[in-house]
Amino acid sequence: MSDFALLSQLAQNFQLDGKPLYCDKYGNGNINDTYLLLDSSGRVYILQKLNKSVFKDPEAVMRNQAEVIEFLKQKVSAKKEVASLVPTKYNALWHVEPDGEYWRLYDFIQESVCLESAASLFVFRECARAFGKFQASLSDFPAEKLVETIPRFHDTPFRYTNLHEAIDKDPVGRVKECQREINFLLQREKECSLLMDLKAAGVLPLRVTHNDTKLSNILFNKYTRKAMCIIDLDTVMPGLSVTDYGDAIRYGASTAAEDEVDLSKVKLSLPHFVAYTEGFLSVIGDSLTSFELDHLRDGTRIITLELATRFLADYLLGDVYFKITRPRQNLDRTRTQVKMAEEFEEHWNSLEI
Ligand code: ADP
Ligand code: GN1
Ligand code: MG
Repeated sequence: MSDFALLSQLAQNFQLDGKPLYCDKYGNGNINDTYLLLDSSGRVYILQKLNKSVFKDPEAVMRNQAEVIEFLKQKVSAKKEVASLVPTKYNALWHVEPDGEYWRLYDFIQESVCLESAASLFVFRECARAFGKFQASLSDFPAEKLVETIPRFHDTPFRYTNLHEAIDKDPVGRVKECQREINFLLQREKECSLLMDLKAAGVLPLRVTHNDTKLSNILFNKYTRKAMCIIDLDTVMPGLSVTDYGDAIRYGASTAAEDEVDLSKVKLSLPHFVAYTEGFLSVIGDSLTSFELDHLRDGTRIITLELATRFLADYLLGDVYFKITRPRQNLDRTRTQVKMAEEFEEHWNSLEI
């Protein structure tokens, strides 16, 4: 059977409005397999296969997500602000194929566009307001209902432990070409436990956070560029506000793509940093504690080092976690994060909030 025939058969397990007409790979997510599906009624969907090697308990991911979506739907005014799961013919929120793979279907958010870079400050301010609003909306969500879908996801010292293991094993012989990156990251290892230490000491409060706040996890109105909807809810878990803030900045305030090869293009855009900070604080500034405000700046640098260690560990292990579309992409991703960490260090005094 062709890919379309297989996907079409699979999609018919869900409550579609018509027969599948078109289904093909879509988007640039690093984790799940995403397809755009169109049916004969004209309705458009996003069909996704959940990555089971990343999410060891797919049903917990789906239950978390369903709870969060329902909770958010009670709060928002426009239907478009939350992605809806389309149920299966058996009224389940996910479908399991005979091969054990988990699939889910969302309504495609109409008139939306996914942006890979913040071409204007307006867009980035919108991004900040949307993630801020998302966190504020979940401030009274019962956190105990949420399963940790990836344990120790933003535990930076643990990520360093993984990096050490990858260096020691060196299963595909890549350590020798990564010496500069390894040295850079190891020199900063001790400072990277700061946020986890402050969390353990109760100085930084646990909140329900998104945990993957890159620009491409928001959909924008394709005409006005106003933020419409936060997507990719697989990692919504208890976390730190400063990490969500920092992750969005390390990605969106870079002047180049996360996998840019030419490092001279990778710089921190201070106007983007300011736009994000203003947008984020305008929405949730009042609800953050003074300790959180004091450590926003640390969030940017530590999450950037964390991503660098994750990309590098994955490169050393032979590209087993993040999707790649070309060789050395994870090494290029590591290098852009190292460059961004250098940029944060160079501009440290300008980043005071
Ligand atoms: P991954 O976990 O692999 O990053 P995402 O859930 O972020 O997967 O989805 C990948 C891409 O699919 C997004 O960046 C976006 O372009 C698109 N997408 C996902 N959900 C929707 C939706 N409901 N409507 C429109 N586009 C979507
Ligand atoms: C992954 O799924 P996606 O592409 O939105 C990753 C994030 C990284 C990001 C880097 C579950 O996000 O943690 O920051 O790639 N998601 C997971 O681009 O690991
Ligand atoms: Mg995503």
